[in-house]
Amino acid sequence: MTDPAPADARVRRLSYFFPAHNEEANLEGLVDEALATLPSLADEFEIIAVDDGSRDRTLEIAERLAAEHPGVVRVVHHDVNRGYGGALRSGFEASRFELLAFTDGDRQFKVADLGRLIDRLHEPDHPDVVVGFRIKRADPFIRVAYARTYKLANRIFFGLRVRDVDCACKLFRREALEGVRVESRGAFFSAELLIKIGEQRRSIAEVGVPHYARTAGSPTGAKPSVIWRAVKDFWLLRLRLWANADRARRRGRPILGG
Ligand SMILES: Nc1nc2c(ncn2[C@@H]2O[C@H](COP(=O)(O)OP(=O)(O)O)[C@@H](O)[C@H]2O)c(=O)[nH]1
Ligand SMILES: [Mg+2]
Repeated sequence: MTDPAPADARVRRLSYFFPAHNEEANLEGLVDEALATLPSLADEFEIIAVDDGSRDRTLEIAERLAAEHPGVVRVVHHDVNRGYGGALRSGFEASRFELLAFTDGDRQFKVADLGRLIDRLHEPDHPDVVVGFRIKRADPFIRVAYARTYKLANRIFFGLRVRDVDCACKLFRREALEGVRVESRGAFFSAELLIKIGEQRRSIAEVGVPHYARTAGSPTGAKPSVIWRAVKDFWLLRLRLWANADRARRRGRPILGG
């Protein structure tokens, strides 16, 4: 059962997307969950499945669901796997409404918990972005240890003060993304996005959200190739900012179109 969202957590129009790479076992359940939940959060909404070059039935299932729910469920497809950041970028680009939110496609977050982020968005300080932090992370210890180191590194080298950089439960006002350029297509994308949004003097609020163990499909977030790519992107950005900050900030494509 999906928890009902609090009654005050409503917005007019919300674009919700999720990255999916080989998520055939999760996709339909997640779309059903979103279809059941989003009417209590938004007057109008869209659900965008970003299939990032999956080799299983992810695309086939997503296309069937889009055909069953025309105008509500949409599919963005990459022929070739681009990586987590590339998939989030496509989700942002495809989003049409003034509020944009995502969770992961593996159901480790509940769509209803976007309601917590929406509640926070409505508070008097009017944040530009609301990001979740996992109240209790449902991942193996080694992932939690990596995440602590990564958080510290982002804080030391980029001044990023966010409790849970990679929490895949985030909500953005469209204005906060305008003019923001990100280069990374891998797992560093989330950190780079928050670093760049922070540089534009946008406010980022944080809200605790529950996190659930994956019950289907398999995680790839801690593959050596994924970590290596994130480390490389991290240092490339840091070195470029040191070398020539203005030029470094002009690199990468804008998140919204361009
Ligand atoms: N776009 C894209 N998404 C991926 C890739 N690998 C995983 N994902 C998606 O990103 C989300 C998180 O992936 P997961 O493997 O569970 O990472 P973890 O939660 O960090 O262990 C899920 O929705 C996956 O489907 C990838 O190579 N490309
Ligand atoms: Mg996961």
